[in-house]
Amino acid sequence: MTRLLFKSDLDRADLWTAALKKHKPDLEVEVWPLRAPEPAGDRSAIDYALVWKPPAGVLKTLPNLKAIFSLGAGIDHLFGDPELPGDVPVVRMVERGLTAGMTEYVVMQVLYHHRRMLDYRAQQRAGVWDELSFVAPWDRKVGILGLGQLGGDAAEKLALLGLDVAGWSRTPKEIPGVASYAGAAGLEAFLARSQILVCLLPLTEETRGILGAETFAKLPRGACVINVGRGEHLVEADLLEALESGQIDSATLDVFAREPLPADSPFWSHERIVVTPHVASITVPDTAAEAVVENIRRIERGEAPRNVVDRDRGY
Ligand code: NDP
Ligand code: OXD
Repeated sequence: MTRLLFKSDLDRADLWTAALKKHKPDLEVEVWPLRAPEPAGDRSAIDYALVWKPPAGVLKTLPNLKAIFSLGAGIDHLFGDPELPGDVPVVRMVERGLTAGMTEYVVMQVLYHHRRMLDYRAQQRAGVWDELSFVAPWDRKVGILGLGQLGGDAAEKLALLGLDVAGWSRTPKEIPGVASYAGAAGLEAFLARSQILVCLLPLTEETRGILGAETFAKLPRGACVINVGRGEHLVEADLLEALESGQIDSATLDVFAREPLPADSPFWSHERIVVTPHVASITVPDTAAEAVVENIRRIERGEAPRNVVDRDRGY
C-alpha cells in the first residue's frame, strides 16, 4: 500500500484526492487538516508528501518519506525549512495545466501593456475618445527573465504572435523565434532591449531583488515590468521611484513579499500598476495528479523521479 500526505492552504482536498485516485486507485491519500499545524495520522506510514507551505520541521518527522512533491512550481516555500530532510528528493510541479495558465496570463499582460490598455482605461474614465500611438508587434521587444518550464513556453507563444522576444537564463536556450541571452555576461544586453520585462525566475539567493533600481536603469526608458516570479524578486520602493521618474512606465504585479498584499500598500491604488492576487497560474488537480502519479510509479520501478530540484542551484 502506498500512502501520500496531502497539504494545501486551499479547501480543495476532495478534488485532489479524487484526481490522485483517478490516476492511481490504490493510492491512500491522507489529508493534512486545513490550517492544522501538524498532520493527524501515523507518520511512519507516509511514503510521499504533496505539499504547499508545510510548517518548518514537520517533514523531517516523516521517517519513511520517499519524495516531497511541491504543489506549486516554486519550491522556495520548502527551502525555507532549515530541517528539510536532506536525503529525500524534492520534486517541483511541472504539469501542463500550470504551464498553460501561466502562458495565458503572461500573453494577456504583455498584450495589455503593448496595446496601452492602462492609457485607454484612463481615457475611458475621463470620457476621452483619442487614438494613441500604435507599435507593430515586431517592433515591440519583450524580455523574459527565466526560460524554464514556464518562461520558455510563454516566450515561444509570444514569438508566435509576432513580438520580438528574447529570454535570459543561466544556460543558453534554443527556442523557435526567441533570442537567448545567458548568465551574468548576457544580462546587460538583454535588459537594454527589453521594453516589456517579465520575471519568471525562481527565487534564489542569486535572483532575490533582481527587479531593483540597477536593473530598471538598464532598461529602455518607459519600460514595463511584469512580475509573476516571487514578490522578493522586486524591490518595491525602487519600483515606485522608477514609476515616479518615468524610467518605468507601468507594471503588473501578481506576487508580493507579503501576501495577501497589505491594505495600506501603495500598489493597490497606483494608476500605473495592475495588481492580481497570486493567480497568474494555478496547479490543475487532474493534470498535476497525473504528473505526481507518474513520478511515484518511476520511484516504485527504482527510477529517478523527473523534475527533481538541484539543491546546489537552489531551483
Ligand atoms: P524552472 O526551474 O523550469 O525555470 C527557471 C528558469 O530560471 C530557468 O531558465 C533557469 O535557467 C533560470 N534561472 C534560474 N536562476 C537563474 C540565474 N541566477 N540566472 C539566470 N537564469 C536563472 O522554473 P519554472 O519555469 O517552472 O517556474 C519559475 C517560477 O515561476 C517559479 O519558481 C515560481 O516562483 C514562479 N511561479 C509563479 C506562479 C504564479 O502564479 N505567480 C505560478 C507558478 C510559478 P536554466 O534554464 O539555465 O537553468
Ligand atoms: C507556484 C505558485 O509556484 O503558485 O506554482 O506560485
